[in-house]
Amino acid sequence: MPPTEAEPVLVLRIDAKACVVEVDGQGHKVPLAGKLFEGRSHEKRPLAVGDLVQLDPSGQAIAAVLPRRSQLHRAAASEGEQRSQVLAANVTLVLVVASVAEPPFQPELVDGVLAAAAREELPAVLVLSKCDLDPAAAAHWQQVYAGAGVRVLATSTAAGQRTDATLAEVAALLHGNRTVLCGLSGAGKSTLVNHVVPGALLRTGELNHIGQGRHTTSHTELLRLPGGGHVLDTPGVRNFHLFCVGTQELQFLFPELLAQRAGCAYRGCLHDTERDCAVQQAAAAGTVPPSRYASYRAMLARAREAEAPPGRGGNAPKRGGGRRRPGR
Ligand SMILES: Nc1nc2c(ncn2[C@@H]2O[C@H](COP(=O)(O)OP(=O)(O)OP(=O)(O)O)[C@@H](O)[C@H]2O)c(=O)[nH]1
Ligand SMILES: [Mg+2]
Ligand SMILES: [Zn+2]
Repeated sequence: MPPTEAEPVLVLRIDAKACVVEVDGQGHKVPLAGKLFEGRSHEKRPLAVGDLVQLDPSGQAIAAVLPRRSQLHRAAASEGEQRSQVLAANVTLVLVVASVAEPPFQPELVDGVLAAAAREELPAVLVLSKCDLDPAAAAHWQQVYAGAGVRVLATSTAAGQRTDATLAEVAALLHGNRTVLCGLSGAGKSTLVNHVVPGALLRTGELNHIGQGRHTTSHTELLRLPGGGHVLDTPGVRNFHLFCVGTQELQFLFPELLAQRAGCAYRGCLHDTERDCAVQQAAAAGTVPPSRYASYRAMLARAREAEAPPGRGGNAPKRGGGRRRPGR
């Protein structure tokens, strides 16, 4: 029997022209019709894994996408205009998976995901992977992010060097949450899931000759966990830029910067090149980690560019797409 309108179903997977939804515990393929795209021009795709949708009475088409409780999204540049790309919908936890080596740790990407989660008021945890390859780097990044108030789990799944305690912590976090894993290709996202989720058999891949991942995971996969909860393993991203973020909003996404700003001479200080800026001084002294400050400034430059009026290099997205929350 096709589901009635009263029963929303979960989107498990999205392909180019169809998506798979869960009906009575089974995957059920539904085409993506054009009307789904209406009114959502600021989004790269009208649907994301984790969305709840209502099927029409035939069960063969999506009638409506239910409002999201949360989303992890980033800016996707297309045709010179910014659009929002939703990586996962209705999640309750973000795991940023970043290897300390092979591929090297990329602070700006990690900081982008953490900032996007903070913006959505979504809890986020940093999972440092491949700590067997460079324990000193692992200790360094652990300290940097502890200073930002982020919970950090240093892990390794390498044979003989498995970090059982932190992997058990990852498993405990997944329990009961709907968790999205996000990070560079080759960081070890799928490997991590395979180590902490009983029965998960996700495909994992080797790195290429210059130590980059090969985009082994090509589609976001939503797995239902045996003990409750879901995990979304996503394809690797190369960058993570915030969608439609205001210049004044950014500092609220960096708690350790914010903690310094009372000492700035100007009330509207953006902690960039202003005089008598306590944040710049703290970054120079190392109280604010240089990598975090560099990420903030790179994000600020992008936000300024997007806010510039058309014709002056601005590429502001159409109204209605962003979620500006100044003062937070
Ligand atoms: N040394 C070491 N290698 C690891 C560890 N975790 C994963 N790897 C290796 O890293 C490579 C990439 O792992 P994947 O799990 O496929 O990475 P991914 O993040 O899912 O990559 P994409 O699907 O491309 O986004 C594989 O060769 C893994 O064996 C670890 O803790 N230590
Ligand atoms: Mg993968
Ligand atoms: Zn300042």
